[in-house]
Amino acid sequence: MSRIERAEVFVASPGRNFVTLRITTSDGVTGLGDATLNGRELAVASYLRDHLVPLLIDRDPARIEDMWQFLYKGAYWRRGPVTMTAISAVDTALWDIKGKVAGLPVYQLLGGRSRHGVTVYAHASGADVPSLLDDVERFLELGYRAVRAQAAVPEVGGTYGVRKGAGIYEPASTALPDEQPWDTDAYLGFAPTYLEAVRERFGFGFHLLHDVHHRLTPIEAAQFGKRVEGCRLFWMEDPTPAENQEAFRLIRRHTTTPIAVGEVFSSIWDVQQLITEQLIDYVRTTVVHAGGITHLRRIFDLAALYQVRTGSHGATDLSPVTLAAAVHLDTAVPNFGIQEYMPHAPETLEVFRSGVRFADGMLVPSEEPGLGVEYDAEAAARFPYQPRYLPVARRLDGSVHDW
Ligand code: GCO
Ligand code: MG
Repeated sequence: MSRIERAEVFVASPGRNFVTLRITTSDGVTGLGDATLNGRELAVASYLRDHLVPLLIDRDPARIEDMWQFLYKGAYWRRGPVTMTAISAVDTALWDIKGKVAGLPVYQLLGGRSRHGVTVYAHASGADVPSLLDDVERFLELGYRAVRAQAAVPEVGGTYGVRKGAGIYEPASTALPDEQPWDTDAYLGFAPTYLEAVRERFGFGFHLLHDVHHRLTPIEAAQFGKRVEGCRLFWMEDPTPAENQEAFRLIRRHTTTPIAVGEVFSSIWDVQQLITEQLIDYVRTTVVHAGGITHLRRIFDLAALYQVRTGSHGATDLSPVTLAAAVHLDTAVPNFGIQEYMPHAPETLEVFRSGVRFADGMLVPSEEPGLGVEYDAEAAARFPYQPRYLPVARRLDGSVHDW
C-alpha cells in the first residue's frame, strides 16, 4: 500500500499571500492543496503544520472520503473557515494524487465531461461611469461572455470591487486593516444607474453581474433587486449577510433578480436552507473554503435537487490550485452555472504553473493527470509572506458595517 510520507506547508507571497500544502506519497507521487484564507493565512498554516500533518503521515492517500470524515469528525469542533480550509487543502491534494495514480485528469474521476468549457465572468470596474464602461468594453473585446460591473460611489471612499489603476484588484493591500467609509443611501442611488448605463451602451448580448458584497439589509436588497430588474442581471451577489438564511425570504418576496451567495461559507449546513427553500439561484462556495472537492461536490449535488446552480468564488486570493480544482469540478457537474475568473499576477503564475486555459470566454481544464498544477517551491522562496488585511467598512457615523 502506498502511504503518505511527507506533507509540507508553504507560505509565500508571489503577487499576494498563498498557503499551499504539498503531500508526497511513498511512491513519490505529489499532490497540491490550496489553504489560503485571506487575512488569516498563518492560522491555517499552523492548523496544518501543528495539527493535521502529524495525522496524515503513514495513512493511505487513496482513502479520500475516509480522510475527510476523519479530519472533520475527528476535530470534534465543527465547521469554521480555518478548520474547513485546512481540510480542503488535504482533500484537494489527495484528489490530485488520485488523478496522477490513475493517469487521469480530475474531472474524469468526477464522472467525466458534462460540457466542453466552463463559462467565466470577468471583473470590470471604474472610478467613474465612463471608465467602468471602457473596462466592460475591454472584457467584451477579449471574448468574455459575462462581466461583473462595479463603480466607485461618488463622494464615498470605500466602494468594494474597484481596481486602482491598471493593476490587479487587491483589497488586502495594507499591513493593518484600512478602515473605509460606507454610505448605503449613496450606493442605492448610484449603483442602478451605472448598471443601466452598461445595458444602454452594450445591450443584452452578454451576462451582467453585480456584487453587493453584504452591504444591504434585506429590505434594502429587495429594493435594489426590484429597481434593477430591467437590467436582467445574471445575479446580484451577497445582497445581505447570510448568517441568517431566512432573511432571503424577504428579498425573494419582492424581486425576481437572481441571487448568488456563499463565498464566505465553509460547509453544506451554512447554505442548506438557502438551497432547500430555493432562496438563492447560485451557490458560491469554493473548493478552498468549503471542504475541498469532496464536500463541494456534496453541496453542488444538494443544490442540483433544487435547481440551484453553481457559481464558485474565484478571486485572486484563491490560488491557481483552487482555480484548477474548480474548473475540473465545473466541467463535470450537471448544474454548473458560471465560474468567477480573475487572472492571477505574473509572479503567482511563475510559482504555480497551471494547465488551465482561457479561450472564447471559457476555461478548460488541463488534460494532465491530476489537477495539472505544479508548485515551484524555490521560486516561491523569493516571495516571503507579508502581513496583509482586508479593509473594514465604517458608516458615516463611524460605526462598523459589513465590508
Ligand atoms: C468576489 C469576492 C472577493 C472577496 C475577496 C475577499 O466576489 O470576488 O467578493 O473579491 O472580496 O475574495 O478576500
Ligand atoms: Mg463576492
